Formats: sequence, C-alpha cells, structure tokens
Amino acid sequence: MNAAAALPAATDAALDVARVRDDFPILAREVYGKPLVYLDSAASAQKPRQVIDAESAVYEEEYANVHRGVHYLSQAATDRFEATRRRVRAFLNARSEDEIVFVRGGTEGVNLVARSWGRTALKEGDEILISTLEHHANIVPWHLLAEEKGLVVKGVPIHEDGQIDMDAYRDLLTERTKLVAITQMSNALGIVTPIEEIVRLAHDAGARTMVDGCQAVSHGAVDVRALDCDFYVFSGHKVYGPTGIGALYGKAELLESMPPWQGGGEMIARVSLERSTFKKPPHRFEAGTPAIAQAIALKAALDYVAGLGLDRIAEHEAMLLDYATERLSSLDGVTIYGTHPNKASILSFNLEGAHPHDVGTIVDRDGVAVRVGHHCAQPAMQRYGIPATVRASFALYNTLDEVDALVASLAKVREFFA
Ligand code: 7TS
Repeated sequence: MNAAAALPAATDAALDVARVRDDFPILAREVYGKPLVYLDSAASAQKPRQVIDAESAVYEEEYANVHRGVHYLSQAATDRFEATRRRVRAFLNARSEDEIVFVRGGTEGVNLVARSWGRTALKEGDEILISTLEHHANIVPWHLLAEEKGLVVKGVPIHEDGQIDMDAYRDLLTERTKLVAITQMSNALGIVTPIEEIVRLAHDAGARTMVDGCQAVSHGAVDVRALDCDFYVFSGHKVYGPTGIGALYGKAELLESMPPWQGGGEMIARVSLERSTFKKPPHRFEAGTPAIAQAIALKAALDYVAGLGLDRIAEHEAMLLDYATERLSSLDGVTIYGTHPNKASILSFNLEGAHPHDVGTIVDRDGVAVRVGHHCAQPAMQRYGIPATVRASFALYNTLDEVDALVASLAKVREFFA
C-alpha cells in the first residue's frame, strides 16, 4: 500500500513495543491471574491512553451537540468533529473532506452504499461481484438489495492458499457487472488481496468498485486516489479508535448523485410539511446526532498510528506473523488456512481432533484471547469444508513472548486431546 500524503513522518527505527505497550492501560491487566495476551485485535483493537483521554476530554471540556448551536461549546465541538473529517481525508488521501461520510462503522458504510447508491443506480439483472473472502458485512447488504431489486450476486472464488482467483475474476467480470465489492484484507485468513488490480479490471469492465478496508487500514497506509476505488469503508475501532464511528469514502461525483438513505435532522436543506430538500454530501448522509466524542477521539487514533508509522507497524506485525507461523507449524496436527505469502497479521488455524471452541476456551484460561468461530466469513469456511477456525490476530502492541505464550498454551491443548 502506498504511503498516504500529509501524515506525520515516522523515523526508520523499529517499533519500541515496550514503550507502545505503556500507552495501552488494559494490557497491564491479568485474566485468571495470568498476564493478558490479547490476540484478538482483528475483532477490535485495544485503545491507547491518547484515545481514551481524547474521548473523555470531550465530555469534560467541550461537549455539546454539533452543527446546530450558535453557542460556544457547540461550535467548539463542531470544529473538533470536522477536524476529524479532515484527518480521515488525509488518512485515506481523499481529494476533499466532502468525500468523507461518518458512519457507525464498516457495516453501516456498506449498507449506506447499498441503500443509497445501489437502490438507485442498479436495476434488475445487474450483477454484483463479491468474493469468498468477504465478511458478512460485505455480503448480506448485497443479498438484501438483490432480493429487493432482482440483482444477481456472484462470488469470486479463492485458491487453496486463500488468494483471490484472478482468472476466475476476469471470467466473471462482464458487461452485466455493475459493482465489484471486495475486501482489501480478509478478516478470516489475513490474505491481502491484489486490490489495485481488482479495481482496475472492474473499471475496465465499466463497473463501480467498493473496497472493504476494515482490516487493511491498521496494517498499512491507504491511498484511495492511487487505488481509484469509488467507495472505501473502514471502522474506527479496528484502528485503535472508539467503537460507533467509522468512515465511508466516496468519490465526490458519486456522492453528489446519491439520494439520502436515512432521513432526519441535520441532513436537510429545508423541510415543509409537504416535502424536504437535502444538504450536499457528506451531511446528506449523516441524519441525526452523530457519535460526537467517538468521532473526535478517532482523530487521536489516526494521529497515534501515523505517529508510530504505519510502515513500522506493518513491519513489526509481519515479524510476529512470520514467527507465529513458524512456531505453530512445528506443532503436530496444525492446519493453517490462508498460506498465500501476501498476508498480514492474522493466523487462522485448526488443531487436529480439537474443536476450535474448545481450543479457545482452554487457551483463554492461560490468559490468551483468540477468536474462534466462523469470523462472520462463512463462505471462506465453506471453501475449506470447516465450520470454524481459531484465529490469532496481531497488532502493534503484541510481542514475540506473547506468541510463545500462545504456542505453549496450544501445546497443552494438544496434550489434552492426544
Ligand atoms: N469487514 C471486515 C473485513 C471486517 O473484518 C469486519 C469486522 C467488518 C467488515 C465489519 O466491521 P464492523 O466494525 O462494522 O463490525 N470484523 C470482525 C472480526 O473479524 N471479528 O469481529 C469483527
């Protein structure tokens, strides 16, 4: 991924993980009398003090509703809320802050695109291409829309190694394809997709593109202008920010052409009893009181990762992933899902003879938090003929010792089921 413009420059030195860990108060706690080993950041990342402080400072110092008050506090809160929009613009390297719509998270971003753009731009028989790697958030909204409008949703298959089958993708792209909605990084397998090529081929075929960046944004810089995607979504909570806030990027001319998807306060130009007219994007898509403190604190999260340097974060996580892959492979009866070299930060696996839920429960007693289940990515599980996996996901605050703790705990699981 390309370095985004306008982010504070980081130095070349490796990540100082001990210092970074001090920023995350929760990492100092114990569970069941054992040090917490948090390997579930793909579900939600822990928060640094900088984000926690930014959110509580809003309530302690400058809280009021935004975009409506003439009074001092409302204007101060509005300024800070809009400062995050500018920050997200820089984070994604969008052209304009008007291309950044605040949403609750990735799920809401996809639903917005489906409900607003999809409902008006697509017609019966049109095709939407998704992939086997998608999170349900980038599948179900398209199914709902397809049901309503008579659209066809098709899935691009993946190879055994978890990577998108680009030949199959080329074959599936036809003049009927009107949207390609594909992830930049799989939450279930950690595979990083060739998203630039996917977008380029879609555009060559005349289709619009929506990139699910929920997993990708915390592992490398994103440049939506270089990528040239039409829409891009991400959730704040996976990039060390608060829950309840995320962003949808949409190209200005597309957002301009789209109708509101929710009606209410703050998105209107004028309302009479008979009819309403609407504001321009992005406010047209932001009905009601938003997640004010969360949005303001999202800026602190984006500043935090930029300050450390996304390249350095990615390098550290790649080191953890390589080490974990090697150590896990040395255990008997381990199957790793997603073996294509282009992957980041996620290790999805099963232990022969042990149900993933049992594995998760046993390692939890050693203080090791992993996610088990289908990871809201059932098509990927179906591809491998399994109901679930164990998923360890690594973040900027994880250490090699924590990988060792996971492996030691898994060795106990092996003994238990031997
Ligand atoms: N897309 C991807 C690729 C995701 O990983 C997730 C959440 C979403 C969309 C939805 O994001 P939300 O913030 O709106 O929920 N993924 C996960 C996960 O892997 N474990 O818990 C949530």
